[in-house]
Amino acid sequence: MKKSGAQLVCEALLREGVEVVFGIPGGAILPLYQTLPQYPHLRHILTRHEEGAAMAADGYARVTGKVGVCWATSGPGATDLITGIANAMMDSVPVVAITGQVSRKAIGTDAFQETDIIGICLPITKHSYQVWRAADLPRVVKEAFVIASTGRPGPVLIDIPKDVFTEQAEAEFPETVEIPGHRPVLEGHPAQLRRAVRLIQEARRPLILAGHGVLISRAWDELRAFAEKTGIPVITTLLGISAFPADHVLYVGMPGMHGAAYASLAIDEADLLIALGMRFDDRVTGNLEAFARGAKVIHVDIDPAEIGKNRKADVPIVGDVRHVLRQLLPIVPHSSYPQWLARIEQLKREHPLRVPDSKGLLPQEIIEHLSDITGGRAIITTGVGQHQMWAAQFYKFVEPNLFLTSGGLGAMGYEVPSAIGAQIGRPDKMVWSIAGDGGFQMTMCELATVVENRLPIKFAIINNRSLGMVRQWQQVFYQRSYVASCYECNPDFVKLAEAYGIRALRVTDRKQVRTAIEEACEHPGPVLVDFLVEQEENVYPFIPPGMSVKELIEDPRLRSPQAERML
Ligand SMILES: Cc1ncc(C[n+]2csc(CCOP(=O)(O)OP(=O)(O)O)c2C)c(N)n1
Repeated sequence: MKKSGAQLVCEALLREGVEVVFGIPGGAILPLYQTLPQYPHLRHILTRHEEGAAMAADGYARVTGKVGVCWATSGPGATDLITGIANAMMDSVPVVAITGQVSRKAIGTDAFQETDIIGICLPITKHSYQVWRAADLPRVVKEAFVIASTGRPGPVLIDIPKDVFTEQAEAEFPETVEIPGHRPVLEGHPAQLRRAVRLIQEARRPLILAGHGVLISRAWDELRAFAEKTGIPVITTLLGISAFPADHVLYVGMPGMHGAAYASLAIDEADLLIALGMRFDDRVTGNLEAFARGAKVIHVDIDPAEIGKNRKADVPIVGDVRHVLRQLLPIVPHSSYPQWLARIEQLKREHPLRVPDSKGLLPQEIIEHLSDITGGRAIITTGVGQHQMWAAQFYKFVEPNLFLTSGGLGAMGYEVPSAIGAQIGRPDKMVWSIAGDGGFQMTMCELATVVENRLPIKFAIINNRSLGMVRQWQQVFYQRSYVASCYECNPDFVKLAEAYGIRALRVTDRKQVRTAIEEACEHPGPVLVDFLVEQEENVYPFIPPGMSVKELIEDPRLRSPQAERML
C-alpha cells in the first residue's frame, strides 16, 4: 500500500520506539504536522523556540539513554536548532533532528525560507541526510537512529523537502541496515587489557578519571565494582559527575579549571590515570605539558580518534566503557591504597571546598541546602557560568546519571529546555533547573511549555544581576572593568513566573533558603525561586586558562596567600 512521506516518517519513528518529539511547525514541515493526528502514540511537545526543542530532545536522551527527536521547519526553524545540535555533538548525545526543506524544484533558487541546513550542520552532526524520494525515508530513519545511538553517540540531521512529505510511495521498513564504515568496536583488545592490568599492578598512586562515556554506556555499576575491587579512588569530569556516588569513600571530586583543588592536586601526584570515556578536555588539563607529568595513562574510549588526541596513552583501549570494565573486572587485582587515600584526605583537609563566610546570601549555600533537602537524588540541569560550577561543586549526587549540563559547547540557555526533556523522560524524578539569570533569559519562553505540559519542574534562579562568569573574568583579568556584564534591567522573575501560572518565591536572606526549597519540593506543580545572591561572588578554586595546578587560585577567604597575591 502506498503511503505519504509524512506517514512513512511517523511509522519509522514509532518503529524506533520514539514516544515524544519536540518541535515547532512551519510551511515546509506542515505536511508532517498534519499527519500527526493519525499517530496518537507520537506525542508532540510544542516548544516556544526551536533551540528549546533541540535542547529538550538532548535532555530527554541523556536521562533515558534513548534517542531524542526534535524537528523544525526550513530556514529559520532549522537554523534555530543549531545551538542544540552543536551541543549534542560536543557532548556526544544521541539526537535525530528532522528539518522540513523547500520543495525539490525550489532547492537552490533562494526560495522563501530556504537554507542549506545540511551545509551548515556538516561539522556539527555525526551524519546528515537530504532525502529526495519518499521511498527512502524508512531506511534513512533507521540508519539515522543507528548512527546517532551507536559507537560514540551524536546528532544526525534528516532534511526532507516539502514535496517528499506529500509524495506517495511504496516502501519497506528494513529491520537492519548496513552502514559502510560504521562498525563501532565494543570490546577492548585482550592484549591491551593485559597490559592495563600490569600497569595497575605496578601503580602506587592510581586514579580513575571517569567521563561522560561512563554515563553514556551506563557503566556506573561496573565503575563502582571496578573501583571497589581495585581500591582506586575516582575523579569525575564535569560531564562524568554522578557516574560515581559522591558519598562513597573512594570519591574524590571534579578536577580542572573550577574543580576541587584536591582533585587537581591528586592528579598532579598520581602515577597512573585510568581515563574512562573522557577526552582530556582543556578545562580538565589546563596546560597539557604540565598536566599529570608523573602519570602513565590507560585510556578507554569508544572513539579511537580521542585516544592520544590531547594526551599520549601508554595503554590505548578502544571500546565501550561498560564492555571494557566487564572484561577488566575478573582480571584486575583486589587491592587497596591506604597511604594514597590518606594523602588525598590530607589534600582535602588542606584545600577544602566549602562555603565561605559572608554577610550576603551565597549561591554555594543554596546548592548545599538543595543537595541536602533532595538527598542528592534530584535531576539537576544547569546553564553555563558560575552557577554551573557551583552546582558541580556543591551538589552531592548519590544516584547515577542525574546531572545535565552543557559541558563541551558551554551553551547558556540549556538550563530550562533540558529540564523539560529530563522531566518528560523521567516523570518519576524531581527535576531542579539551576539557572543563571543570564542563561534563563535566553530560553525562558519555555516556561509556557512547562505549564502546558504540566511538568512539575523546580527552577532555582541564582540571580546575581549579571553575567557572573564574565564579570569574574573581567575582575581577574581586566582589572574590574565590567563591560556589558552587569544587568541594569532584569525582569521581576517572580511576576514573570506568575504570568505563566507558575508559583514563585523570592529569597533574599539565608534564613529563607531552606523553607523556600522545601516549599518548592512539596508543591506538586512547577515552582520558581528567585534567589537574590551576592553580585560579586567568585567561583573558586580557579586555574586560569592554559595554566597548571601550580597556578591554582584558591578562595582567599578559606586560606592561601598565593590566591591573595594573584587577586
Ligand atoms: C550562548 C552563550 N553566549 C555567551 C556565553 C559566554 N558566557 C559564558 S558564562 C556567561 C555568563 C553567564 O551568566 P548567567 O547565565 O547569569 O550565569 P552566572 O555566571 O551568573 O551564574 C557568558 C555570557 C555562553 N557560554 N553561551
